[in-house]
Amino acid sequence: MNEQVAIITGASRGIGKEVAFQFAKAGLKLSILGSSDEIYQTKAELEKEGYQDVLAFTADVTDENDIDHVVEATKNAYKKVDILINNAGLGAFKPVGDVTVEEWKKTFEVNVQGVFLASKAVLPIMKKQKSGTIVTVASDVSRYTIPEGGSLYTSTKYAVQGFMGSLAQEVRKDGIRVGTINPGMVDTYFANGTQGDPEKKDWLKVEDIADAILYMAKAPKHMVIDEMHLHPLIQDYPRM
Ligand code: NJP
Repeated sequence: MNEQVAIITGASRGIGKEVAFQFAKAGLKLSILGSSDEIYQTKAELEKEGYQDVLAFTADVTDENDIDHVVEATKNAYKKVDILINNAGLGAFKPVGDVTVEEWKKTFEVNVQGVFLASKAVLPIMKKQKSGTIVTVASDVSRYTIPEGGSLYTSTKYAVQGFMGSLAQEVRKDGIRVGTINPGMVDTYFANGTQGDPEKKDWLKVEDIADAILYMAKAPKHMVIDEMHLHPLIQDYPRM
């Protein structure tokens, strides 16, 4: 992994921030982005740990110009892009009747359009290199539905899974590996939560997800890990 270059979306906190730390520890050069200034806190913490190859951007994954700028700046600084981790995402859980059109559009824009835009932006570079890995943090609810207020979030993650599956088939011939990671409940700030909340003590940890993403990214070049499903033992969920 040494000297490989990774772009990580949504690295201000939660899963994306831990992925940034594990990737830095593995010797990767990083471009991290988030829509808030909190992203600079992640950069500062990485630098404090001695990781200096970190570019940080306030960039909104729903904005094509923002994303193109991040990819362009990464390419200019590091001369290549080996890995894209599409991690930025939002969760809103309420009955269908309470979901506004604005919430519907916003969640689709971040969770689906964001994955499309970042993937689209790195593809020309990866195609030219004839190599690259794109991993998207989808969700366990991209493979089954949940009853309690899950319609909006679930439909975005089903869309992501469809996009990634087709993309994988489209770019396989270009030497580009595409996979998704589908976690169950993870202790983060997701859906206005608080990371470290005692009620979530038995949920998956950000380290569990970051470990799995690192494993997917560093798989031997001849191997693609299509999907990984991870759940906390305490979670009850339908088996596929
Ligand atoms: O959530 P959280 P997670 N443009 O809230 C960023 C999926 N997942 O780590 O924009 C760019 O702690 C935001 O940064 P900022 C989930 O769907 C989770 O759990 O600066 N970035 C922050 O860094 C999502 O895809 C669970 O505020 C944007 C990050 O996204 C992924 O895991 C279960 C952005 C969110 O951090 C990471 O979420 C599951 C934008 N427009 C799937 N909007 C779970 N936690 O239980 C947000 O199945 N961000």
